[in-house]
Amino acid sequence: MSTPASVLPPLADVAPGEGRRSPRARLRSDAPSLSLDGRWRFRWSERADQPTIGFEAPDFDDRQWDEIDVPGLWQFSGYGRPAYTNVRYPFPVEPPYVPDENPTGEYRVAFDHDGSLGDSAVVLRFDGVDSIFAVWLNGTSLGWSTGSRLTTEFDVGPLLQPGRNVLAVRAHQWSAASYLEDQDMWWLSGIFRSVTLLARPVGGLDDVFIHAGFDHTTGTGRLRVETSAAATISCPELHLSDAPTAEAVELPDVQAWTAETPHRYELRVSTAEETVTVPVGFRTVRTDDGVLTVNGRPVYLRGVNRHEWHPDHGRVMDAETMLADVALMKRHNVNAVRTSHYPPHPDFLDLCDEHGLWVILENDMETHGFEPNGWRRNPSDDPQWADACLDRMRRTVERDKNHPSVIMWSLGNESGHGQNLAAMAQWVHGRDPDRPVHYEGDWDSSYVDVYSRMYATHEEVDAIGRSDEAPTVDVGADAHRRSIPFLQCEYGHAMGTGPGGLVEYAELFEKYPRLAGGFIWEWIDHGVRQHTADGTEFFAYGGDYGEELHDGNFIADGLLFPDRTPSPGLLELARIIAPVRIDVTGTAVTVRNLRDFTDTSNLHFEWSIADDGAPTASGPLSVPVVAAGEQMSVDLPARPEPASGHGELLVTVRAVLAEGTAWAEAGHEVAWGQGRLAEAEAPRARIQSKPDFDVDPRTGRLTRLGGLSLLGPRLDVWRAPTDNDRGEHGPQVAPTWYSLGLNRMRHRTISVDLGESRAQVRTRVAPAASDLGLFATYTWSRADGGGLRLRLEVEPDGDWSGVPLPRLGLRMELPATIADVEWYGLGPGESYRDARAAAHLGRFRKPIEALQTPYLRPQENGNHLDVRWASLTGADGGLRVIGGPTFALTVRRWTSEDLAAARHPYDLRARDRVYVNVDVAQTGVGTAACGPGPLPQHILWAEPTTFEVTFFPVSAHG
Ligand code: IPT
Repeated sequence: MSTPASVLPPLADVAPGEGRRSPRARLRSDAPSLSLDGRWRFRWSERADQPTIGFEAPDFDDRQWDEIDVPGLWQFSGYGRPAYTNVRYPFPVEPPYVPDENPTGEYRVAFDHDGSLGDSAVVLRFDGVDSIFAVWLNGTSLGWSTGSRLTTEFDVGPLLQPGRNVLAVRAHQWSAASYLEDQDMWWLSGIFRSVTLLARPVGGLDDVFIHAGFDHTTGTGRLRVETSAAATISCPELHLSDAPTAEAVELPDVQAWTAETPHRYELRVSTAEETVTVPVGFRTVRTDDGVLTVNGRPVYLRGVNRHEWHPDHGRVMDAETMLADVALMKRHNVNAVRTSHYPPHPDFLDLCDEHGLWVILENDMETHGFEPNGWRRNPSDDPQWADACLDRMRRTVERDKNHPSVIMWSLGNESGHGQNLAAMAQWVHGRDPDRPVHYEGDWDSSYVDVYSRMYATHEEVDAIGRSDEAPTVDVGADAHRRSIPFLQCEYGHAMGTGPGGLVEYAELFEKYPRLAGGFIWEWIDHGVRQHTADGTEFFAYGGDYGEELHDGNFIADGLLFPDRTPSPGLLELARIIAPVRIDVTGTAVTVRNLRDFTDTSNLHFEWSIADDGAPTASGPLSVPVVAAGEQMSVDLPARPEPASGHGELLVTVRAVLAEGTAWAEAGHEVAWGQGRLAEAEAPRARIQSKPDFDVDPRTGRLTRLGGLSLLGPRLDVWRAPTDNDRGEHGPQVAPTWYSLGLNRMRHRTISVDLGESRAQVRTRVAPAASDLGLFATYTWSRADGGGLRLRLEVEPDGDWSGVPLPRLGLRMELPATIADVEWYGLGPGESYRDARAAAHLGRFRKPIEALQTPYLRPQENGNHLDVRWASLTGADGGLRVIGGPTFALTVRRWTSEDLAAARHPYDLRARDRVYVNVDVAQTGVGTAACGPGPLPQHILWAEPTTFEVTFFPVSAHG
């Protein structure tokens, strides 16, 4: 489609815009400003070719138009629908053209200018409009722009009048620029960030660029302030008073800025006409000798990739949400953010400066959809697009260049490679030599300062740590790449259950100086809050809006659920990246300080002892201050002798914040460690009584135990595949499981031998059409205290190599009256063999409902490892299971098959049973939704296995 010349903006123009001001820093100024946020008039159309109405006529009567919130995304106000694709463009790939079906929003707002902006020049600023837009003030065109997550400013010149003014904006969902904005997220449109008028005093400060380095050998700060007009700087804390900006100043004894010590100095930069206040952090970032350092010390980036997301507003951010993100990150030991894949709301970076987070600030650019087309005509390597690419990079750097938290610039994401990216890197190096340049898409790393990869396996990261990675073709590029630090800009894909394998990544990051850490993909699920007809809340994902092309729940791969409830994955990460590691061996406690800069003086330590999970003693633990990178061992203080006949005695040592901070209260747990003090002394004496039970003589299955009717345990190998088992962008096991039929195993009873003191049932369990199977032999005998002991022996039949078992264990069915589960084992949250760091051994009690993790697409969840015993109880009595010595436990009101079939949590309906799995093990979860599967040591293979567990009835009255 060619856009009629009279219609603005031009949809097939590769230029980034027209009529815009040069990009500059976002500055806190004493010059007046006027927010235009609020209710605007709005008219929406499915197509781009309707004529504009009234933009050239300020008096046009728009009262027939709708109203809409600015900032806002029109799909969240009932116009059009969200659509989700990851890599693929949702339109034909024929750059620079886009389809006629091109949702278009026309906005008008009338506002009063009462003279508060003075009579100086005025600038109109848009902080973000998705995707292309044109602007008219009082009927005159100001220009147009692209770059959805980038600031655009227009001079309003003499157009602004005293009294009533009318601003009109026409925005389209699709334009040539959409080819540069193929980020993995919902396609959403509109004026989604603030609109402001800013007075620009003549002789004021249009731009300021603060360079604030730190010499760690002397403690001296070096301050150089570039300004667009001659100015002076003042900062009482730095003893600066009206100093000229012309020359750099050396400042002895400054406090450096780091993510651990986010000290900022309020610097006032003034001309006669304007003063801007810039919080300054002194720090020096280097990549010398292949190690990323800040202020002379190597840093370990314990990072997350953050998209902006709110379940009710999409990418419209508010102050509370941004602060919640920062506080949640800090509380979970995250110290770094990659702003994937665009500059965030500008205020987010102020919060990172203030509270301390390292930031990789990423440009708003991704052309991933060219990859499925062989990267043909990729804008990254096409000279036609050079301006558009560079424009984006400039606007990214210029807006955010004064933030101490920003330690690296990123050219964008998944845009292939080519000359335009190289030119962008070159421009950044010239404009800001003090920050390294990052870009993952070019594995040769020829124009960047850090080697970056996504989803590399442990093995490959290990090789890179040793600088033993496979060479690149070009010898020069190879030498350069080997000389620079490495980071994983994405790893640990947090989709559904998991991710597994994070501990092993952390071990590598900690081991090799070249590895600067990594960023989990990703921070939050982008689920949209919706309700079913009966009012049940759920979070929509791709396909829920009837999109003809979509990528399903790949949009739900965050450490937070959409409502910002931490998922088990975030708790797992928090434990693994905790800045302090506590090892408890007997009574010896070792505290290792893994921070890069600060000692442990902000922490209190506490110890406690539990007997079979019941607390018996606790107290403070005095640990001398441990310097960054150091460790210290102390002994537990004197404590009461354990009672004779005690159970398993465990020591837990916790490190908590001594004082409250802006992001957590005093007492907030930062790290913990646990160790065993003593094994259980002797089994509890139990009253001898005969077990009371019924067995189905044909199948040998238990049908009653005490007062509880049940369908007794039998072999189970199935779990509802996780997103990682499905492995959309990694090794897939679920298809193998389904084709073999592990979801439809049949049980054949070979023999039932019911003796007086011992019963034995032999079976073969196998799927239709296959000759593979598992012999399962159940041997029952009496246990002390009126219990029934079950010994399960499993013998694989046939060649099972290459088929990891989802799980191996026992499934049984109990009456629906069972309501609560108490257990002594790992908790309180779920645990899997390669994702168990967050769980500690303890005694926990939860209703069955609280044992379920509400992943947006239902899948295996809620497993508890290392369970010593569990009681499942309800109004009509229950069952106690004692491991020999341990088992894994899952309890739900639906089956694994129900879980596998459900698309949303609301599809899961409680059945008239409770389904219990008492398992030997499951295979690990890994992170194969995008990345490697479980490591070999976490894979469950079919092998001869023996497993013991004892069941006791629990009477209705305990
Ligand atoms: C990679 C992308 O960079 C990221 O935006 C996201 O899509 C993530 O992975 C998957 O959720 S692309 C991937 C297909 C390698």
